Amino acid sequence: MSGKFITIEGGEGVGKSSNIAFILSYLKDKNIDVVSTREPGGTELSEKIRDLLLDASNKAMVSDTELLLMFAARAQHLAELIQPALKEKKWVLCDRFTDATYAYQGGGRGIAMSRIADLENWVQGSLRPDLTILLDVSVEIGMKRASDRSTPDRIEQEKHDFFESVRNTYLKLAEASPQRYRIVDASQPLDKVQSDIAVVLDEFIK
Ligand code: Z5A
Repeated sequence: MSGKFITIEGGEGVGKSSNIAFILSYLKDKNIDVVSTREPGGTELSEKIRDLLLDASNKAMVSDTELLLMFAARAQHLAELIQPALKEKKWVLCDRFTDATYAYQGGGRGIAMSRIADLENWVQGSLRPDLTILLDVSVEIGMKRASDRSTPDRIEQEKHDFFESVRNTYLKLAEASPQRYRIVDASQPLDKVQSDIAVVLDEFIK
């Protein structure tokens, strides 16, 4: 028996950060011992790799470097934080994980999905999330929400078509793994998004 691994995914400005605090407090109210983390990042070293990945001045970074840095950060994150927590029977709530690599580096950058799958199998072995909540919203709404909030990082500077591919890839991933994925309509008001997430969590916990 180990803990449960929940990931939260979606494109630009879908509201992951806004909903993670809600999910954490919902699980804690059910007396579940849960650790919250994010990708890329989650450990000191992985956060340094995140800085490299998102630094808007790193304009020379090619897609393969981006892909390999995502998995380098993930390897460290798994070894140092995620796997030990799961072994201690804690639940892990992660803001993005490998589905983001399929969506951004696969769908967005056009790297072959089979290459990403090879890295996934190498770095993760058989570990996959138990539940993935996909917050889905149109690219227009998501980009508007994100741009109202902060200066764009290196990946956020991509164009509309890139984010359409990201969204479509997420929807295909969800269709391919219906037992693991739950899609929540993130265009709704935040309280409605959160009540839909609560239904998903209740179904998962029981
Ligand atoms: N990336 C990758 O390429 N490959 C990988 O393998 C991984 C990641 C793991 C960093 O991710 C980047 O790394 C990301 C993908 C890439 N790049 N991009 N682009 P991140 O998750 O840290 O960054 P992000 O996707 O840019 O997330 P974000 O900007 O933090 O957005 P968010 O967390 O989903 O949204 P939010 O901050 O909660 O909400 C945005 C605004 O909308 C905010 O003002 C909210 O108040 C508002 N909001 C939220 N929900 C609502 C509702 N329901 N109604 C109205 N307004 C709302």
